[in-house]
Amino acid sequence: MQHTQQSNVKLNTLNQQSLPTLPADVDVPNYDRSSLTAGIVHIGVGGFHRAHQAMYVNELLKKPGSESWAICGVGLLEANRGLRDVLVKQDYLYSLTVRHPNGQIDHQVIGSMIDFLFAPENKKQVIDKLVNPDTKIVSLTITEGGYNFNPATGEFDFTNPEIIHDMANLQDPITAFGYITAALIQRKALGMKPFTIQSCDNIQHNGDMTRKMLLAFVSKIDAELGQWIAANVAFPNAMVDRITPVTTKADIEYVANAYNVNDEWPITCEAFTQWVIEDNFSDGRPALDTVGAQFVSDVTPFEKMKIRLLNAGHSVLGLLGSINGFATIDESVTDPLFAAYLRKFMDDEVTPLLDQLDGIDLTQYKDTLIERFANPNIKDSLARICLESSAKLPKFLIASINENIAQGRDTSLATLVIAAWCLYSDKRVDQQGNKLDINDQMAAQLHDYASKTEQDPLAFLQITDLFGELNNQANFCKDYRQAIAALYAPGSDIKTIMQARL
Ligand code: CS2
Repeated sequence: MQHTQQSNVKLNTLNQQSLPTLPADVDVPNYDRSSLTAGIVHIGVGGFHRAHQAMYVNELLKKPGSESWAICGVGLLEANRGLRDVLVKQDYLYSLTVRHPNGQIDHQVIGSMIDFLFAPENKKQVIDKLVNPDTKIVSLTITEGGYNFNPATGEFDFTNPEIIHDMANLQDPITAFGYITAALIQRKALGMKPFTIQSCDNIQHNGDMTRKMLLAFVSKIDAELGQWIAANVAFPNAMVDRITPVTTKADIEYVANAYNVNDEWPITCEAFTQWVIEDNFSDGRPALDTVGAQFVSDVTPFEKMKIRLLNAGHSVLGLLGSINGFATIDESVTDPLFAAYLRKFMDDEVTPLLDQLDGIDLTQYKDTLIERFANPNIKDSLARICLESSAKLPKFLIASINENIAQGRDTSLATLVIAAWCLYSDKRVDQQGNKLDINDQMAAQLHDYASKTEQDPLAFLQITDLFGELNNQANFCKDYRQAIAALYAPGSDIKTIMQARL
C-alpha cells in the first residue's frame, strides 16, 4: 500500500482508547479484548486476511464462549515491519470499510487480532508462540508462491535457497515451513497435541497441498516427525473468497473523515464473502459456522468453481485489460466486449469442467461474479490482479487449458490470455505505450523468454515450469501462434483480436 504520514494530525489514532469517540454507525468490537487468548496464529497478515478470516473471528468474538479464538498475527518478511509498527500503535485494531455495489458503505473496526509478532526481529518468540498450548490453529495466507511447489510438477522445490537455509538451520528459520517444523519438533518432544494447519490461500486443495509440501520438507529432516505429522496434523481444505483491493491513500483519507480517527492501514473490501471449510481439525475449532462460514466434508467442487471462475476471470480481465490500457477490474468488465469475452470464457472454457454442486446455481454464480467485478466502489487494480501471475496462472488458467485439451475442447479464449501475458512480459507497456507496473518473482525469466517471441513465436511456452507440455500440443500451439501474430502485428488492437475470438 502507499504508506503515508498521518493524514490529519488533529485526529486521534485508532486504538482501544479512541474507540468510544467513533461515530455511532461504526460497528466496533463490543467484547472485552483484554480477556481474549490467541487460539489462532496467522502467518501472512495481508489485506485479504484482515477482510476475511479476521472479520469472521471478529463476529465470533462478539458471542460469549469464544474468548480463546482470537488471532496473533505473524509477519515473516522484512516488508512487514511497517505493518507491525502501525498495528502496535493501534492496539492491533483497524477499520474495515465494506463497499456495496449500490453505494452503501458499512463501517467496522475489527478487534480479533490481539498481538502481532514480527519474525525477523525475534524468531524464537514466534516459535515459542507456535508451541504455546493456547495455539490450536496455525493459519496461512502466504500467497500461491509461498507454498514452494514447482507449478508444472506440483512437487516441493528443494532448490529454493531459503528452503536450503531452513533445512540446515531450523533454530533460525526464514520460511513458514521452517517455523512450523521447528514448533512441531518441540510439540512432539513435549508430548503435546499438534495444531491444525489451515491454509487460506487460493490453491485448489490448499490443505492437501500444504500437507504434501510440509511432509516433503520434514521428511528430509526427520522422517519420524514426518510420520507423526502425517498421523496427527489436520490440514483442512478450504475455499476462501472476498475481493480486497490494495489500500490507497484515498482509503486512509476516507477513514479519517468517516471514522473520525487516523487509521494508517485501513482495509476496504466488497460486501460479498464466502468461506467453505472441511471440518477436519487437530485440536478443536472455532464455531465459524455461527458467523457465516460453512463446514463441509469435501470442499473440492467449491474450490474448483471459485479458482477457475473468479480467480481465472480476474486474470483474463487483468492481462487483456492491461494491454488495452485499463487500470481496474470494474473499468474492464463494464466494457461490453470485455464482459462478453469473460462470460464466454466462463461458459465455454470453464463451466464444462466443473461438477454440479447441490445448492449452487452456476449460472447465478457467474452472474454474481460479473456484478462483483463491476462494483464501481471497489477499485481493484489490474496491477494487483497481475501481481505474481507466474504463481497464479498455472493453477487458475493453465489447469483449465490442460483439462480442455485432454477432453478435446476449444481453448482459444484462454490461449489469447497466455499470448497477452507473453506480450505483457516482453514489452511491459500497454498498447498506447504506457509503462505497466509488473511485479512477479519470475519477471526477469518471463521477460527473457517472451523477448525471443519475434524470432520464435513459441519461445514463451518454453518455460516448462509454468506451461508443462503445452509447447508440444499441436492444436494449442497453432492457435497460440495465431494469437501471437495478431498481438505482435504493427498497430494491433487487443479489442479487435478479442472480438475475432468471440
Ligand atoms: C485475485 C484474488 O489475486 C488475484 O488474482 O483473483 O486476490 C481475488 O480477488 C480473491 O481470491 C477473491 O476472493
